[in-house]
Amino acid sequence: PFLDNVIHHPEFRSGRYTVRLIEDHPELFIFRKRQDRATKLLQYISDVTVNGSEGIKHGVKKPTVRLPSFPTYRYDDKPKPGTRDVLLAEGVDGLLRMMKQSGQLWLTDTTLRDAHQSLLATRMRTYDLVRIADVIAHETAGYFSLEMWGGATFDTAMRFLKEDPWERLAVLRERIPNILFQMLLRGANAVGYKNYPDNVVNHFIDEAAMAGIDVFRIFDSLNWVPNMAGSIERVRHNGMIAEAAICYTGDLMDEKRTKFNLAYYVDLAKQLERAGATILAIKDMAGLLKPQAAHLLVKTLKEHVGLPIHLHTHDTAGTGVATILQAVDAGLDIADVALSSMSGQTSQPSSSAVVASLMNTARDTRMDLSALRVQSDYFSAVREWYQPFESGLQAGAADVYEHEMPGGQYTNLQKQAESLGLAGRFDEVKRAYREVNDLLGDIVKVTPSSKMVGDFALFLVQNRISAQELRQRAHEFDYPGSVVDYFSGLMGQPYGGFPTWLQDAVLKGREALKERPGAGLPPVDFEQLAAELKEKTGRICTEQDVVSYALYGQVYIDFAMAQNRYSNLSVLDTGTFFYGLRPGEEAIVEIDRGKTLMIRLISVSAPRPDGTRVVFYELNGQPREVEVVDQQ
Ligand code: 3PY
Ligand code: ZN
Repeated sequence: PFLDNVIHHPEFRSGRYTVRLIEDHPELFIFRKRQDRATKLLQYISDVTVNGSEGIKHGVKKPTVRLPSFPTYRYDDKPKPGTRDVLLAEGVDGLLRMMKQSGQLWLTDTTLRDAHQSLLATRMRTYDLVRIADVIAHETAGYFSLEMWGGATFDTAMRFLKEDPWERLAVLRERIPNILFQMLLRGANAVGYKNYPDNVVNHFIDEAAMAGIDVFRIFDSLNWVPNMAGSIERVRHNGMIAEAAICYTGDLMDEKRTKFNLAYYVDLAKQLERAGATILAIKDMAGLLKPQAAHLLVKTLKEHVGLPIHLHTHDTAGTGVATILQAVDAGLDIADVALSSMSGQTSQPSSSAVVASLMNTARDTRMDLSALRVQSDYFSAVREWYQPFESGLQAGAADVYEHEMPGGQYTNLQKQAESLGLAGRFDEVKRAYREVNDLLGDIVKVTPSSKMVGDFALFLVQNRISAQELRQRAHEFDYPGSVVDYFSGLMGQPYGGFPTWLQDAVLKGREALKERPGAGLPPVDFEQLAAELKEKTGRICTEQDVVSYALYGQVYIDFAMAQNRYSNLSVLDTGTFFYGLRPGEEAIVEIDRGKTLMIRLISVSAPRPDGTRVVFYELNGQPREVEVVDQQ
């Protein structure tokens, strides 16, 4: 514990310490209390077994999951060199040169982030991601990058999975040292849903870069460049790759929709190039970019900017592979794909389909189909655990052209609707989502503007207000918080401005901000936050903890308290984590390398008069009992 305290101290981390570090900081000798991790884990398993877990009610059938076999490696086996080795040896310019000279199409695999954000409400746990990490590093070293962090994963890891997003990054980085790691950064909104003070965003970027993120895909939910410029600069300052994104919306081929046209995207791309982007991303977050539009867009952007282009799309209507192939034809450099068992529908197009399509062509991706298949089979099995988070869609759905909802929002909004008692009315929510877009004057919808549109749509459906009624009686309603924030200018400025009739109705006399919100927000005092955190959680905090707290406040505290109560839950297998144990079932838990707990649940008592039950276990052969309040 002593070493743990010291190596996380900012002065030590900065490299500017002397032996006085120890004299000046007696608090380094306050050690975390020795924890009985087994007792804490038994408490968690008992709670879940009796009361169910978040999103999975007690009594839901526990799936049977049989993992396929996959290769294993010795601890000291080194994977083949990949793009990260090139970055480390030859810098950003050397990497881009190598990629261009290769002539191939490069791939980013999104399975570890956007694919499960889009298909499974972001619920995939570190446990399941880490188990296949060696195989990814050894068998598919030829990716451009792995998108494995950021977006909604930061929030969801803490809020629902009770695990530390920084730990996920660290353990994956250790297992996959050779492939670039990519994250999705929401510009001034970092990995949250609102604009943060500049020093919070900068500190987050510094820590993420230090922890192993190489490529930062930076976007703004309204395509408002002032909200992205600071992040681009900070990523460059850290020596990392700033991939600035233009978010695509509407329909380029529809002459009636003139707001987001080719000239708009070209102008935006030029602004991002001037702001210092290393790569330009086209972020088609909803899957609205049709194949011919993709060809036109990539070809035109190539004529006007000198940056490599990276295409991100969703396969919602089923056009994803066609869209990528058309973009490749127009000179696309990098494409986002997901392993086939985690692809399609609201997720990315299938990597195997793209790899096979380009085989023996000039743009051959040089990826190995059988290696992709092994990984896909693994995720196909693991996905069973997450059944309760599936969308229920059987196939692609072209109604995305109506609602224009981002793939990453679909299952998340469904869960939000269910929690408000609107489970059977999701079609209405989708219709309202489109109506809200039109009321707002047609805007870019991606986190957090998409979250605001979702909140607005839920508000209409829940209160049975039609778009027409809203137009007539706009001043009479109290709007959801995110809608008020949007019209207050707290998410930035939308292209074309706010519709004043609705802005007046929402703000009810309050002033709206016209400047960049981050510029006016007072900087956060990180030392004060660290002290506050220690006070609230009783834990010695790392800089990463402080950043999580700065971004997520109470969500972070709740997570830290859950860890205090249950210890680190990311060691539990997913079946046990979500569904608990059934009598006679056993969980084998490796709490440290080589340190294993064998937990067998024997029985659960009937409820006692005080509402508690007793859960009986055998822990490494010894009897143990745990008391739980039955909340059913
Ligand atoms: C996110 O911001 O989480 C997204 O995936 C946006 O598409
Ligand atoms: Zn996406």
